[in-house]
Amino acid sequence: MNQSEHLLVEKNEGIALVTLNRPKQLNALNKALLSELSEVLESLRDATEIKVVLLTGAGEKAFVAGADIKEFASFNGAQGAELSKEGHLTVFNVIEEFPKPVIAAINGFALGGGLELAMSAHIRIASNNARMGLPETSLGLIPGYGGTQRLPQLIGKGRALEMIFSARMIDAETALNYGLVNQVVPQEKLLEAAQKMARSFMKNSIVAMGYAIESVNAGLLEGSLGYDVEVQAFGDCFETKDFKEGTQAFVEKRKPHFPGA
Ligand code: DAK
Repeated sequence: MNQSEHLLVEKNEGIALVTLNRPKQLNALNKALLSELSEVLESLRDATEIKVVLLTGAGEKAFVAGADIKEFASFNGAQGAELSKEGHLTVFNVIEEFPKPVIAAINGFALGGGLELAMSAHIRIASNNARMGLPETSLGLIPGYGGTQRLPQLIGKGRALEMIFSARMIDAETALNYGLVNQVVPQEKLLEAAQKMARSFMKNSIVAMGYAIESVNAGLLEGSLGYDVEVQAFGDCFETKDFKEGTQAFVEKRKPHFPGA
């Protein structure tokens, strides 16, 4: 296990489990944690042995209870905008565009920047005690790490604005009904469920998943240009070793062993 000041990173059989580790502050996101997370993401992106990344919070109470309120309380407009931009570029967009599946295992409160972090992941699994919300308007703010964009993408504009206006939390079952999370499981089964899902993905071509992530994101961000990106990415798949292995395995009536290239 690797440990930095605010993160634990465990790598096991192709899965990297990244635990945000400030449990006394309910894993609130401060600048130091975000900077460590940015570095870890960069190294996991290049690590060929890692196929899927899981993100979770330390302790039983919170995934992440938001950006660190004590840290940004004294910011002015320019500092706020700068930090928001830096966060987008170094962490939140990096996760959204990560070329391997990223699953957020939401083990309790996911509020503000914490829910925004979970929403930048490709998949969310929540424990049954999880509570999610964007309480920024109760602090005189709006979500600043992508929440105004990703929440309506996931649950629709009306529900997203209701959550933002009310600043209220929703429980795991409501989040499941809204489509905000993919699955809800008892807390003690959360990591097991996330790992099980990760393993089910790893049977398939991670390279193809990277292209799928790129195409889906292009459609959400750039509208009809998404089709062009899909066409290009589809063509690129034909040049991969994974494609050759996948089709050959089908013809030979055996399971594929994707080289991941
Ligand atoms: N920041 C800093 N510390 C936090 C925190 C947070 N977001 N959330 C909890 N803590 C700390 C508490 O202060 C407390 O520390 P001590 O007082 O013991 O030193 C400790 O964690 C335990 O929390 P509680 O004692 O409050 O625990 P409870 O079980 O009573 O309550 C709670 C749990 C999650 C309901 C409560 O802690 C809570 O309401 N937390 C704050 C939730 C929240 O409003 N989060 C912030 C959302 S706004 C930005 C970009 C994005 C953002 C901001 C700026 N820029 C680019 C500048 C995003 C903003 C947000 O995330």
